[in-house]
Amino acid sequence: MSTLQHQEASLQGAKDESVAKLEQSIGGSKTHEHLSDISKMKTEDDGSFKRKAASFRNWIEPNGEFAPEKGRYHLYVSYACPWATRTLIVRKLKGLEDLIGVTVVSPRMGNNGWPFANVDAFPGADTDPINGAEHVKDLYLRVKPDYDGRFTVPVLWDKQQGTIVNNESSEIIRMFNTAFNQFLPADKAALDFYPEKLRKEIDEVNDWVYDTVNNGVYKSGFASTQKAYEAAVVPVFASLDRLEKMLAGQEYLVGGQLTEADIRLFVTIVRFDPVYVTHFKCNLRTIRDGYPNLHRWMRVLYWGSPAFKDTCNFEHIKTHYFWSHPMINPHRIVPVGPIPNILPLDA
Ligand SMILES: N[C@@H](CCC(=O)N[C@@H](CS)C(=O)NCC(=O)O)C(=O)O
Repeated sequence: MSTLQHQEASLQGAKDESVAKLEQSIGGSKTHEHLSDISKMKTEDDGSFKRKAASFRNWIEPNGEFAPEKGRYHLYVSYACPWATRTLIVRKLKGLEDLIGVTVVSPRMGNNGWPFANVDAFPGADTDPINGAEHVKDLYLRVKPDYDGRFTVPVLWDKQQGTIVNNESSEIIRMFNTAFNQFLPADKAALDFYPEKLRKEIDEVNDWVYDTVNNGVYKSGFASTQKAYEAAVVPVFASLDRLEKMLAGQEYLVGGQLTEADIRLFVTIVRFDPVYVTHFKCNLRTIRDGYPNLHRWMRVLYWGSPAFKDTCNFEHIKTHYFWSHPMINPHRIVPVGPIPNILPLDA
């Protein structure tokens, strides 16, 4: 081997080593496809879809490992994802924008899961300013190289320790509800979307709404047998009927005030006609034609509050679902309608 060949070979060796190290640090590009590629996700033996529990469940609390601090925590979200959007809504309602930063992924979730804008520069997507990651999975694998769950958003990140605090939206919104009150002006600190006196009722509503509506539409859409689909879709509409009755003459679901029960339901209802009716085959009725009370409730929240409207990006929502599930929509065609995605209040 000539000196030049030798130098080239050792340079190549060094390059291979650094690429291998980089791949190792971001978890490798191929080895996690069974976890990151949703089209490879298996349903249960009976064709039903069961959502896995989130893995990072730490709490932000005074004197704890994760103390409330301005600028210490960061949210990674997708505008498409209903669970992530819950956290964006509460962040905005509570006025936490200056305390907690946000990074938005591209809605096109492919083989490696959710990409950042450096991999897929979809309008409105961001690069990752903290970790320079390419995909959300890189964050998980950086924190836990042997992580074997799904690489989901939202992710609440601790910039100080370089780790994930929590990836369960229902818990993140509870933290946002109270943990940062000391830094907020009195009117924002006073907002409580999980008030003590309504907790029992809120928990009860959340329980069946989660199972049959929030997650119910996914159970319907991801079912891989006719039987599993029908077993999922019927309860979705039974619960919508129940919610329709609850909202007769009522502005909100529980206690005559805006609570997390409304926030948690809103993110599913706003996606219902544009996505779930067609993509997840939840087509017994639409919200706009079948549920006047739910329809009014949703539009009052959407048109009346920037926290609901500004966190709702239909370009990301529709592109995500129709593009990212080739097992349901192999040609990835995104439907043009409904027009408009959400009707005006006086329609
Ligand atoms: N329990 C989680 C669920 C989050 C979740 O499932 N997010 C979906 C997007 S809507 C996701 O990131 N899925 C990626 C995957 O499963 O690969 C929460 O409520 O925060």
